Amino acid sequence: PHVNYLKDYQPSAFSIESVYLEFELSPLATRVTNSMQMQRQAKGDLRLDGENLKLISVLLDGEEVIEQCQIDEAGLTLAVAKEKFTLRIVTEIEPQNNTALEGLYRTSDNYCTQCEAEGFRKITYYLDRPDVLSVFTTKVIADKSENRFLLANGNLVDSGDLDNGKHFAVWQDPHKKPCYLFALVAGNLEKVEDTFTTADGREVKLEIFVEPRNIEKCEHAMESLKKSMKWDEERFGLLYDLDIFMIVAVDDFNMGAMENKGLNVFNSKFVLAKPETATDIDYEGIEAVIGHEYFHNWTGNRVTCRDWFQLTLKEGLTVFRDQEFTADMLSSAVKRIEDVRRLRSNQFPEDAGPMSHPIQPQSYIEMNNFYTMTVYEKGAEVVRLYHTLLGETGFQKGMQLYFERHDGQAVTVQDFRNAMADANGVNLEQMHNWYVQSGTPNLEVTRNYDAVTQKLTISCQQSLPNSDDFQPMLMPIGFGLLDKEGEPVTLEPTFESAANVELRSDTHAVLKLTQAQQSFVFEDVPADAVPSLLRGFSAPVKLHFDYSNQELALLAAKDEDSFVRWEAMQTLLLRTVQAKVAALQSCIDYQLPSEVIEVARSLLAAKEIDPALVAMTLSLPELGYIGEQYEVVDVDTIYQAHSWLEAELANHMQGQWLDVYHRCVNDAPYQYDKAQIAERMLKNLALSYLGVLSEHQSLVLKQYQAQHNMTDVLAALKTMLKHQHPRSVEALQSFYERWQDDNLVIDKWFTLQAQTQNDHALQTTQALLQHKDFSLTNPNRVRSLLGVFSRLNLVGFHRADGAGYQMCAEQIMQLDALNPQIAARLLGPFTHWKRYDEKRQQMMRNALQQILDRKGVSKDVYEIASKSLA
Ligand code: B3K
Ligand code: ZN
Repeated sequence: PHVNYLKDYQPSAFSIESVYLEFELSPLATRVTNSMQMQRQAKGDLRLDGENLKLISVLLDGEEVIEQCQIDEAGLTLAVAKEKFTLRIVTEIEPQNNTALEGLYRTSDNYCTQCEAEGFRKITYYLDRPDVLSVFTTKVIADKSENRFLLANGNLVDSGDLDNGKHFAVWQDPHKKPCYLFALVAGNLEKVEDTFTTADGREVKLEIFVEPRNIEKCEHAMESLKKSMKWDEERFGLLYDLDIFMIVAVDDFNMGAMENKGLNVFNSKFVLAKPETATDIDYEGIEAVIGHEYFHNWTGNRVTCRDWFQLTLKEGLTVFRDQEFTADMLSSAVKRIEDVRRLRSNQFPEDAGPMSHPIQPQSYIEMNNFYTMTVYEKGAEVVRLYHTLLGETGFQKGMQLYFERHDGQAVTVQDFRNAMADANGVNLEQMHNWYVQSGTPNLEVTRNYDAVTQKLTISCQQSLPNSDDFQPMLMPIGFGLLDKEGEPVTLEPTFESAANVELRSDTHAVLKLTQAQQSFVFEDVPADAVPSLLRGFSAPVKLHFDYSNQELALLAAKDEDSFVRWEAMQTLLLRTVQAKVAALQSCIDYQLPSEVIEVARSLLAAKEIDPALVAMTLSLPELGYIGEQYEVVDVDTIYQAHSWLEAELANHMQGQWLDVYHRCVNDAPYQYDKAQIAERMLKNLALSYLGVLSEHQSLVLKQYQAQHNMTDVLAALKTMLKHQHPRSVEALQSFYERWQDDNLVIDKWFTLQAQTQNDHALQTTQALLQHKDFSLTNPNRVRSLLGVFSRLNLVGFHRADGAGYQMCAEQIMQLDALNPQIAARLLGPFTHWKRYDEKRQQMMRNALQQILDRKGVSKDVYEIASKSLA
């Protein structure tokens, strides 16, 4: 397969001044007429991208030239002598048979499109690249009884009835855009409407389209949209730029959502919610994704990417923006910890595995494979570095200059960096190293205290795994010192260090690490001071520092930074699990250290701390993150040690968990607000510990039976399944019966079972593959069963006999023939084969090889499987 390289980038030889598209929709033969006003920009033949298209005619300034066109499976080549011309191309496509869900496809008898990254070429022949910007007009014609609404980007300029029961609509988008932002939707949907008045007094129509049965579940999405619009005005000074903003929710969608200009298409999971069906996490996800797609209107659409290697330009930046949005809506401390947890459990492993790539990849076979945690989440961390270095004001100055310079353009990550640097009069060239080097940096910190001079030297050393000739990165390190009572120490950097220590307050500083090795010296430091490092997780690195357990306990209880407090407790818990793993492996006894219980107790008793933070601090580190700490992951022992620690904390703190549980129980009607969310989080953590103990089975059952809201129902059910509650089978059955007509809830029903780790996990999952509600053509369903089983059911997936691998491999092969993007995603867990024992390595490699050898393997799957085996 063809490999694309960043270094080969060439501007297009032709531009498209404007394009007029006409769609005559029909499930098996949709006719697309595409008229482009083109202009030559450089020498060469005209080469248009196009895949799986039936070509009907090609008119060059009105003259049929189909015979002169050279067609291959990736496009069309035509020698054109003219400078300026109109090219009119007619093609036919079959949306009904499009199971890849890219291009124009069907979902629940409606039509919808997904074009990013390179789906537009499955609709018509075009210059399918993000740096070709054009003005689009779209006419949609379809049967009226089956397609009440006909939607496309921009403003509706004409509509009306036609013969044979058909009707039409014409949409005009005044903003130039690349074709990946094109969208079309048609079908018998229902809509909810609202309005938003912009800061400059324009009224914008807001419309959310859903299938009629879901019309009651749109309120939260609409609220989220209005909040997003307001927030972007207030925090970034960015206003919406069309008269209408539409969101369509569909059940079949490859990812979360898509930011098409003026017409966002969403996975229904990120639109639909009511308290009975959606959890707090769902509510937060909806608010975040609606925000994310809306924020793309400026960071992505108005200023877009020159080529797909620049993807993090729009994604890293927009994720950063949506993170800040959620932080401002709920709690910035909680949000920061959630994001760090996600990054460490998912992006760090990716960066340590065979698919490791810099946030600006240098090459790809299939672009869709690079919508990764690295490009998105690590990319957002890198944007956050600018924010940390420049502060909010400096960062906003940089954003302003970025828009001043580049509105309406397709640009690079370098352009973004230049705007940040120029607006603040600083040199940020070193930031480049974050974009082109892969792997999670290690940050080793050591201390040296001179009791005579009372000077403390903090020495930092950065490195990249498997790379000796790395370029040091610019790392801001959030820093503070606590005395041995836990009181903050006033920071006094020495004269030599002062240049690289930015004091943000008396007790908080940012150390600017620019070299591979660098020291920072502080004066007047009391003996036994404890450094608080990487406050706010100020850089996406692995920090190594030899804290004693006592020091961790002190930080967990006293540091002013909530991330550090959380991190200290998590490190204590992690060490405990690791010690237990070692003990189990060598069959020796191990007792829970008393300081762990003591800190846990005092944290749980601390009424002044946000209950959400308490809950996060006392949640056990995720299995995936624990596995990350090992060269060879011993799944069963880690799971055993993890369960042991859970049981220990449950037993030792039983009374306190009960108190907390009862303190947090609340009969008030469900609301999505900070206080209620935090209370539920802590209550359900308490429940999960209590659920370990058989004497509290009735409490868990009672919460399930109360059916108060989905957050509580699911928490109870999950605990019941995990600990084989005597009524769990019955509860699962009643849950199914109640919700069998609600796809999103049935996804949860599949997930619940797929994630339960026990001896028959594989059989359970296999049986569910045969369930009448399982289907390989619905991505949400596939993710909720196979995605969850392979990623989260470590015990089942990594069964010693390899049956877990085999089952997944077979499903992936079947899926690859239908939907390559989703099949490629499911390969993730297999790519980490190097982290398991030799027998498992062999079986995982065999599975990958088998998948790779399938006749007709897609390039999506080919790229990931072959790179993992290399
Ligand atoms: N930009 C889209 C993702 C497109 C993925 C294509 N495989 C959604 C988002 O990041 O907002
Ligand atoms: Zn995005």
